[in-house]
Amino acid sequence: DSSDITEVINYTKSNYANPNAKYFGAAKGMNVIYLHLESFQNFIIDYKLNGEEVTPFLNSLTKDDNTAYFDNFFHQTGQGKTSDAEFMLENSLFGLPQGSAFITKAQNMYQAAPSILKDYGYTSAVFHGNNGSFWNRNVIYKSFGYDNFFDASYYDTSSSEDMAEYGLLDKPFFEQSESLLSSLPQPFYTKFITVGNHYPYKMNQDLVTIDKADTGDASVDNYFQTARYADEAIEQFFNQLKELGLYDNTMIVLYGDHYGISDNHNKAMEQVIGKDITPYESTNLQRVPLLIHVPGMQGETNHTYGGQIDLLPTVLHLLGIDTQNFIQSGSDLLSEEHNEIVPFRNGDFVSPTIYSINEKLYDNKTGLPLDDSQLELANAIKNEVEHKLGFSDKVVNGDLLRFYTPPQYTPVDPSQYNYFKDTH
Ligand code: GP9
Ligand code: MN
Repeated sequence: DSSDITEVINYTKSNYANPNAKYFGAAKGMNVIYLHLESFQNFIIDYKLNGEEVTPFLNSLTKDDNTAYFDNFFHQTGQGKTSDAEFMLENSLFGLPQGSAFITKAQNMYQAAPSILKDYGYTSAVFHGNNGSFWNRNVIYKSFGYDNFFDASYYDTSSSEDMAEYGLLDKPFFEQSESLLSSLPQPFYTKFITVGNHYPYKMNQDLVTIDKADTGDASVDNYFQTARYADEAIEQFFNQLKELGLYDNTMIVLYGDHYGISDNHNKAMEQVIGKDITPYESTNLQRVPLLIHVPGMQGETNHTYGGQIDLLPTVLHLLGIDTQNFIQSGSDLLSEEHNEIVPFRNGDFVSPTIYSINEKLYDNKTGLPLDDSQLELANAIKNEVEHKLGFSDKVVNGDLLRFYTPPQYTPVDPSQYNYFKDTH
């Protein structure tokens, strides 16, 4: 109830990380494009299969002059998979311990990115070549304040060759999105959700440009072909943005949504990464790529530890929008005060020094069990993680944002949104 919100506001304020003057407003007034890289794990970046780069375009982008590439960035999804990633991205709140908040908490009041940016003149849209009802997106996006949701009904999905299991394949998807994107007023805040690189990673062999791996585990062997295809589609889209004249005034954020290869494939993965997949190595494989391209911003490979919960405050600070009055669980990755403890949904966590996996503690540097001298510190971190997850769950389960409106923020009225094509 409303007394809880005071506790949450105080907790959030104690968590707040001040913007870094070097980056604050670096993308002020720019368009925002999120590229949701389906099932991309960070191990694929710079990986060579039979001497050949799997994702040459993304590899080059990690070294681009105006791109910050985070190589210690983790997904924090639970059972909600893609929808948990989206939930965290838009709200800086964790998904739920069970199920998908997209489905069970769609009617909540949120203060999500599209609604925050609306107060700054942004028009928002999601592009996704799947049915709009999948993951209940067409309902919860209204609670997020998305102006537009271009789902499969806006695309030509008649040619089976262009279709993947969860919707339009990435190359035709980006191609057909061009006219919809050009129709948006600027500045816009948009998210493109790809589906080509999705389990079990089967591909029409006429479209592949790299061999499978030969571990004998089909979904692992296929993964390299769909990851290469997605990489080519991303490169195609970057070229489209340049042709549309959008590249130089748009911040592009590319992120992996969750792991692609689960723990059921550890035997094959040991051949892929040349290491035993211990709990420590399996946790290391939960890194997903995060690349933030901002024209004019000094690029770097940033080793800061963080997770999907930290993206919203990071992106808002890059847009020159302070987040101290918003209820957000994460903190700005570029801030000198960023908290590098990364909670996972199940209570495990990673940090630059200590991993806690399944109630066991490991030294991050060696991967060996932690010696007893660190136990006290580890338990303090464990409490902090439980606290952080607990507060987020309080906000989501109690729908607490009903009781708090940040200064200058305009609450969302979901009833004013309508995504049907024939009304556009
Ligand atoms: C479904 C697509 C895949 O529309 O986003 O969702 P996932 O299975 O990865 O959660
Ligand atoms: Mn996904």
